[in-house]
Parts: sequence; C-alpha cells; structure tokens
Amino acid sequence: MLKSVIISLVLVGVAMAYNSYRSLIPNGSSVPNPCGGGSWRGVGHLQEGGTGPLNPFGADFAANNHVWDKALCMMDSDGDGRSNGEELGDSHCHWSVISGGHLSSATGHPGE
Ligand SMILES: [Ca+2]
Repeated sequence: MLKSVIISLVLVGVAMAYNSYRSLIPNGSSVPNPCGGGSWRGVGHLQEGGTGPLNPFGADFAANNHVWDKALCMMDSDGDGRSNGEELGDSHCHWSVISGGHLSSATGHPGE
C-alpha cells in the first residue's frame, strides 16, 4: 500500500513538472506532433508523453535554465533550418512568460 502511494506521488510530480515546462515556452501546449496529427505533449523529450531522454530542444532548454529568451528562440535546436521561435510561432522572439506577446500558431517541433 505504502509503495503504491509513493509511486503515485512520484508520477504526479513528474507529470506536474512537464506540464509546468510547457507553460514556459510559446504554444507549449499545441506543438504539432511530427509523427502525425495532434500535439506533442512532451516538447523537450524524445517520447511524446514527456518522459525519458531529452531531445535537442529539451537539452538546449535545460541548458538555458528552462528560460525562453531571445537566445533560445533564435537557436535551431534540431538543425532543420528553422529557429525554435519560428517553429513555435514566436518568429520575432518577443514572447515571454510574464508579458506574453503576439504568437502565430506553432508550425513545427523544435526538437524533432
Ligand atoms: Ca528547428
């Protein structure tokens, strides 16, 4: 019983952590799934569900202390020729967690 409670609390903590990260990047809840329809919930992870190893965008986001700023916005984490900002709908790198800003729709996944 105690083991089940502990496992449940750990899983809730993991889910809350990745949900909070999504709110720290533009359009974090509506990043297109590069494998098909719908959105990619774990934007910084190789697995859609947000667990496991980080993808290149997740690694850059972590190295930037989980802060969306102009430097991270202008990077091309996945090397596809489009900046993270272009893919996430912040092509002018004006969006911030505090002030928001005009966004267009996310058109790509910055880490895949
Ligand atoms: Ca890119």
